[in-house]
Amino acid sequence: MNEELEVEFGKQITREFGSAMLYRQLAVELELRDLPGMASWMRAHSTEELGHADRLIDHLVARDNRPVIGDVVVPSIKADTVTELFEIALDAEREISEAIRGLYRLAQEQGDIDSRPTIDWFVSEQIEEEDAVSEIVGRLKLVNEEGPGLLRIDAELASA
Ligand code: OFO
Repeated sequence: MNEELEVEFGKQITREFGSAMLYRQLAVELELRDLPGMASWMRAHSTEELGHADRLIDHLVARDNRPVIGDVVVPSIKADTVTELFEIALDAEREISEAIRGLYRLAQEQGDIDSRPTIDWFVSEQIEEEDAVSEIVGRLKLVNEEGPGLLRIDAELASA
């Protein structure tokens, strides 16, 4: 892979680490609101994001490229409601999806066939992730964040 693509892969690795930290912070916010099921869902997601970073790192190393982790930026969280916390996750996933599309286009422009399976995996993964978070946002809105509904979703996410 050429240097330009290597640099873009590096940026994506950094974003995945950022995403892991964001989910971890969202878990804290939910723990503080006494919603342990949702917090554990966020924690699990944080771990998944670390796996995404590793998947990209492994791809670069396998091809004798050098992944470089940049500065990880974790945005400060401002949310009044639980729905807003999940909307923050949804916006972050949408940004990641857009970045993956950018990586896809660049790899295609450069005819880098070997990165296709890895990038394709991320394209499918992003569809699933956006769908999962968007469904939670939708359900939170349906119950209007009222006690029984909120606790039910919390219990469901504890075992998700
Ligand atoms: Fe949840 O996103 Fe990584 O890729």
